[in-house]
Amino acid sequence: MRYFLALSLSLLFGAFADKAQADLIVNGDFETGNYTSWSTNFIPPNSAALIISESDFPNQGRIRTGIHSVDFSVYDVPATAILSQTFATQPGARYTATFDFGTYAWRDRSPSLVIQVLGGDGMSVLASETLSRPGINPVNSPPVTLAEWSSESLTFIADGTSSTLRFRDTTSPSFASDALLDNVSVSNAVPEPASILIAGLGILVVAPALRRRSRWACNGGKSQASTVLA
Ligand SMILES: [Ca+2]
Repeated sequence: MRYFLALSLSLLFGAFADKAQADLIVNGDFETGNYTSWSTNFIPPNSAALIISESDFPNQGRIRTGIHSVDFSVYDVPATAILSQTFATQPGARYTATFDFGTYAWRDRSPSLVIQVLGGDGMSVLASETLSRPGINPVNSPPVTLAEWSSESLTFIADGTSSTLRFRDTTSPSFASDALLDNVSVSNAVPEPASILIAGLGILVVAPALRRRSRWACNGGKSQASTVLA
């Protein structure tokens, strides 16, 4: 019985835990080496936000994964870049955007990005976050130390059939101070119809078992048969 109950519970909770949602962001790792599927407020390639390779800045850790990452206000141009991508959503559904935020800067500088999720009208702000972190490189040092990275997330509830994830570089001053970006992803946690069906079956299986277990407890741990015999 215990094995049967455990199996049923694992089916039930496994179904609810199944997020198995496709990534709604295309080219979120920038491995195409260009801004395919992204919108920009500049004409790339542009130092406002370059997609860089390891060979551009060897041994500085500016590439999070793969062979490309985004480097904002690179070569010390003023921070102006905006990247955005619009994707399909279900109104009322909850989503989580995840991404890696990097900084490469002198320690008296703090690269910063404003991350926003816009609603179906393309203007209303569903979620907003400002990320900023001081650099670790000594001031006036040659570029020999490593970039720092952190994994970030932002949750939101969609208000329309589409939502837009937007990254805006707000680094100031931009000299010797770069924000970095990689591995952008958006997914939701709503169980798929198949998962809901499995969860329903799990409840049908577990509920009778729990009822029997409850009766057993009320009988002081004796089976109904032994209670009659006692
Ligand atoms: Ca990458």
